[in-house]
Amino acid sequence: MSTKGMDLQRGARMIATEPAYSPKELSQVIGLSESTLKRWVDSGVVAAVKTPGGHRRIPRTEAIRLIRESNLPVIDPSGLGMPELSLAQESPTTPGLEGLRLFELLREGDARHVRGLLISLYLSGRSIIEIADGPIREAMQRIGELWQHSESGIFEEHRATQELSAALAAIQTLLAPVPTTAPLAIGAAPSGDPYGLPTLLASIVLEAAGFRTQNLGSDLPLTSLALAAEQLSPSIVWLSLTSMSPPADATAQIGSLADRLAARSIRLVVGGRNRGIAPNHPAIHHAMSMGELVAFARQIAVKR
Ligand code: B12
Repeated sequence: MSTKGMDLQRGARMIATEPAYSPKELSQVIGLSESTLKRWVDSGVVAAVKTPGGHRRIPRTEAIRLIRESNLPVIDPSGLGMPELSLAQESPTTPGLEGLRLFELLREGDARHVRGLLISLYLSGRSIIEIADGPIREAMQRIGELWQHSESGIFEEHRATQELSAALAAIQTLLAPVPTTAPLAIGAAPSGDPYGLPTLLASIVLEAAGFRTQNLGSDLPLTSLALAAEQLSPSIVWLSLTSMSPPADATAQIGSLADRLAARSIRLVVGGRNRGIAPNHPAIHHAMSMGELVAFARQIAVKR
């Protein structure tokens, strides 16, 4: 694998630091012949760059696209820089039980296997939306039931959040680069809301849908979120509301944020378990899932 001395060809977009494979290297990873891959590159089925010496190089994000869309098996996970994938391959999960499996791995604190499972779901063609609204939501719901029964529940909630965040960061490196001209989306969870995972997921599903994103994290004062929007002019702002003990004036604060955004024609989309605290406001859209967030963001981007 090398990243040196490449020219962009045939519209393949890649980030400067992105790894790339020769047809031979990739053929060993996915078990196709080198000549098949060379043919696909030359016919444009697979986008590639060429080194100054004329050698074909397939960017990793393009290799990932090929694996996902063609449902190709990964025979050598290490060759793809993802050795933890073999953990998921050694003990395959029954379809439909991915949320339960993820819960068990999070409960065991097995961070590598968690990463392997999420990467394997993604490589098998599942979208990040499906993974977020499906197995991740279910596994965290199960984790959330533990604290009522055992003292260790709280640290398990923190650990599960950390392990999933790390796994999602690994998946983020597999996404196709977003053009600098793509619409921007920014968002956060408000002051008093410590929940980091939902706002992180919002940012990743939007990035996978082709948006530039800035996740401003949890516990952010809404006046700061308004200021960020005024400076950055995003197409949309998301607000994730999970905490069940929000400040007494939370509804009024969200209304003020929506007013400031509406003055710049920026729409606010709210979601999360406690989204009911957001007021009914013409500039606020209420959504129940990451799928609905992306659908709404796409509508707004088309209109602008
Ligand atoms: C992790 C966690 C914590 C961690 C958070 C760590 C961190 N850094 O993020 C910590 C330990 C801090 C914590 C604390 C508490 N927690 Co807590 N926590 C959880 C847990 C297990 C997971 C939350 C999570 O990340 N879920 C993953 C996301 C992806 O799933 P989701 O929230 O369902 O989100 C989906 C949708 O709502 C939507 N969505 C979410 N955000 C957005 C945003 C937009 C814009 C859109 C469109 C959609 C959208 O898409 C998501 C995917 O489908 C939940 C259980 C659960 N069911 O969620 C309990 C849970 C929320 N906590 C609970 C409780 C009681 C508490 C505590 C009071 C006590 C405790 N357990 O420690 C404190 C209170 C903290 C506070 N100030 O509010 C309860 C709330 C009960 C209630 N009244 O409803 C829950 C439900 C657990 C339970 N079953 O009892 N918690």
